[in-house]
Amino acid sequence: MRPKVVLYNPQAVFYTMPLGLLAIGSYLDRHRYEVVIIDGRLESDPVGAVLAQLEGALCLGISVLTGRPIHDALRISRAVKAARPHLPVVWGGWHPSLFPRETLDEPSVDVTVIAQGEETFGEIVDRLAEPAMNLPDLTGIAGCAFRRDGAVVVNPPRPLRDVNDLPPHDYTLIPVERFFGLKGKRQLDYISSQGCRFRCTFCADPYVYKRGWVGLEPARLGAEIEALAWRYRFHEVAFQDETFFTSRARVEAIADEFIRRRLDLAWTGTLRADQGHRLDDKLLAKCTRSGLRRVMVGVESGSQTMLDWMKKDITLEQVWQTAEKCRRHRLGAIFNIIVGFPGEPDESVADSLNIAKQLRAMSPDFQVAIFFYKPYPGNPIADELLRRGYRFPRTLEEWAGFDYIAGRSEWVTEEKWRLVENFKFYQQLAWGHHHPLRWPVSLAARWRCQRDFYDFPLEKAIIERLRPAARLS
Ligand code: B12
Ligand code: SF4
Repeated sequence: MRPKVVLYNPQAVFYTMPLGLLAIGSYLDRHRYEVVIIDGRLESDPVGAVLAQLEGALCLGISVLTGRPIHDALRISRAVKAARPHLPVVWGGWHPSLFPRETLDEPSVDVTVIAQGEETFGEIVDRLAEPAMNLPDLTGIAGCAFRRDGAVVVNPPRPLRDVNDLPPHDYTLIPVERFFGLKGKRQLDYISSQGCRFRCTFCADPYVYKRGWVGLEPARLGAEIEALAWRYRFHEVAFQDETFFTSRARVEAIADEFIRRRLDLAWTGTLRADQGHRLDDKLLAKCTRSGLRRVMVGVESGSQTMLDWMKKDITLEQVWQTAEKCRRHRLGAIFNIIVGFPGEPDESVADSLNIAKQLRAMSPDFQVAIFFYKPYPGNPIADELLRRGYRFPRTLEEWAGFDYIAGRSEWVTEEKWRLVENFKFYQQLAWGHHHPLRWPVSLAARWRCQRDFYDFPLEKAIIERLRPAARLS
């Protein structure tokens, strides 16, 4: 019987497929190991589901994002340690990548894996499979940290491996149909690159991937997606890459692949405004012909001063040009905006609301998502806050509650917070594709948004009565 490698994805609010676990599970030699992926989002009793798989297991691997997923990851790790004290528990993903040493303060975690995990985890599993290798001595395995004689050892980092050298992701490891059902659409999540070359000072990517970027060859990507489409009959591919449009030539070749193979699939991806600005109409037309239906654009702020401060390396002019191109090509777009950066003046928040209004007014296919800044760790802004005495969580328990420390950013006034929350609510009514019967409500909401006038919120009260979930937090 092959030894088992059990992988766990913590509970979360969305049903994106667990691509990190797919990646590391697919890398393992399946002639040698049986790989089992358990997703906390799909289980009524996640602890029971994991414990039921431990017979014959070599280790448990968990993928951990900062915030709420830590809560579930801790619960599972502790239950496993209580049941099987000698079974190594390995944490990988973004949080342990940023805090490999600190995460090991938790007794139920034995190993942390930093950044790209395939090769590191593969070597760890091979080491654990050696006879009499119960609690791990992982000396010499780059890209991980572990405890030796009670002290934490952080091994040297592992260089980013070209994703073309890694095997395709084996989707039979997860119940793809169940994800389609939970998403409410036959949409496959797919990752075509890792890392990012940019340097935005609020983002963890430059710290974790050191501004490296590796992307799949278009021919391989085309063949993989075609085979997956035959198998799973999905209608849409959601590219979960940090920056899908990094290489113009690669994007064009991917569009060619979709067209040549007659894939007849819609696809979506992330587009930086500077990349959108450089995309010529011919290529954009080819992309839409190949199925591109929506792009996600990180606008982040309506103030050029703030954009420069956060080293976004885009201009507002590029945002407008990107939006204009999307409109011209009837492309849907989600523009992300963050308000409440440390020290952000009220005028800049107002600038962000203004750009949101103008973008929404440009096309019914445009959406704007506004987030309040939260000092996620692993970037220059968070480092500066730490230097200035900001109290970040210190334990895993505290990090688990991080998402909920406050309903709003500490750096926006109560008044601005209300304004933004009101705008977030009314913009949904004001713009977009609405049934003609809803036009009067739309016009009223548009009038409100344009004037920032949210007194006497009669429509809101009615809608919240009908739909309690829409209530503001
Ligand atoms: C899909 C996604 C989600 C999904 C979760 C998917 C899931 N796992 O269930 C959802 C929608 C829930 C989500 C939510 C959020 N996300 Co998110 N998300 C992503 C996204 C776009 C793709 C993740 C992915 O599948 N990547 C592809 C795989 C192959 O890469 P990977 O997961 O990193 O895995 C590799 C390594 O990390 C490692 N690895 C991963 N797991 C494991 C496990 C083991 C055992 C080992 C050994 C190795 C290992 O090996 C893998 C292969 O190399 C990433 C950006 C990105 N492209 O990575 C952001 C990203 C992970 N999200 C991020 C953020 C900030 C958020 C939000 C806070 C956003 C928000 N403002 O609301 C929320 C809330 C998170 C929370 N606290 O709950 C940050 C990470 C922040 C952090 N410190 O954790 C990222 C990096 C985006 C960014 N650049 O800021 N997200
Ligand atoms: S925000 Fe996007 S573009 Fe900026 S560093 Fe992060 S992943 Fe790269």
